[in-house]
Amino acid sequence: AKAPVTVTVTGAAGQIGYALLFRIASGQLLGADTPVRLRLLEIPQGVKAAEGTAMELDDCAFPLLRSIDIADDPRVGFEGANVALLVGARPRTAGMERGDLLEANGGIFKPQGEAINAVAADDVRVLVVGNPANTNALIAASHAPDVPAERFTAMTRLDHNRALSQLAQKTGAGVADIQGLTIWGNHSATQYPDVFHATVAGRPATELVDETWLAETFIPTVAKRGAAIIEARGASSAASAANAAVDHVRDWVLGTPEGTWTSAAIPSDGSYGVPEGLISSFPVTSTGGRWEIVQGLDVNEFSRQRIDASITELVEEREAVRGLGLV
Ligand code: NAX
Repeated sequence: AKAPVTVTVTGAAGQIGYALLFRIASGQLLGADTPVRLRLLEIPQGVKAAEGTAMELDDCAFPLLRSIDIADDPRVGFEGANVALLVGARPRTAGMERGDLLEANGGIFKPQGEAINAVAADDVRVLVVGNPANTNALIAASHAPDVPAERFTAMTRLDHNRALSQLAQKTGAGVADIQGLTIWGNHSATQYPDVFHATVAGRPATELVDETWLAETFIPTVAKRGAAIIEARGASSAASAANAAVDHVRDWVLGTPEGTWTSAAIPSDGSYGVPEGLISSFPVTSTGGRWEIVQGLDVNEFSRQRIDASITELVEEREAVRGLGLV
């Protein structure tokens, strides 16, 4: 067996945490040959519930699970972390302005970035799930100057998986028949799910669906899926979000399959006109534990407008957190 990998999960007592921890401990994150040490980070009010979850993890008798530690101090919670899943965040509550939301999350992601910088393992890989995920990742990264910027990512894999599923249902194909789908931009209502390079069982998706369906049904359905889940379930996406986090980290560490790509929000190198340093979703592959942006895709006018709208929003969020002194 390989050496144990330390995985820190923040917001461990929340609903995504509850859906995520059992999958990590069972080996679905890093493979059946990799033992796991879990570190659960919560705020003090969440510690007791995290202890309950840890009891249930014990009761699963997962052969790969080597240890569980619970902390309410980031400098303890991120100790030795090879993988850090930043799930806990401050949700928007009624009457909260965007500036208030960004500031409240700065109060979480700044100290967490500092702690990752100080105590995580040298190879730490960070996935931010807690919203606003892209900008929270930017804040954490900017307080971790010793960690390469490329190790800070934000999750758009749930959006990617939602888009796959919608396109599969529309075309009567299986999700495994679809390749070349991309989520661009921010994990927000402005995100752009792009099918112009996608194939369905080898045929261009654009031969199977028309622009009206894309503009009026597909894009809004994917972008508003989170709200639709809340409406139906009475609670926000949890198991599907945890599943997407597992997909993101597994592909990052173990590599994406040959012949296709996925979507992840990673620091821009300027590709596709996205300002350098913004953490934005791109078409990506991973080999050797590094994400790479898929290059050379034609971006048509339909796509350009929508990518630019989402990028504009990310730039505004960066300006806002700059104004607050958070990056
Ligand atoms: P919950 O409210 O169920 O759980 C959040 C947990 O985080 C709570 O237990 C809370 O005590 C803890 N927490 C808060 N501040 C913390 C801190 N500073 N350190 C450690 N723990 C802290 O929310 P849940 O449904 O699990 O969602 C978590 C986050 O994921 C939210 O921000 C949500 O918006 C975001 N999502 C992101 C998605 C994505 O695709 N990127 C999709 C799903 C989800 O909406």
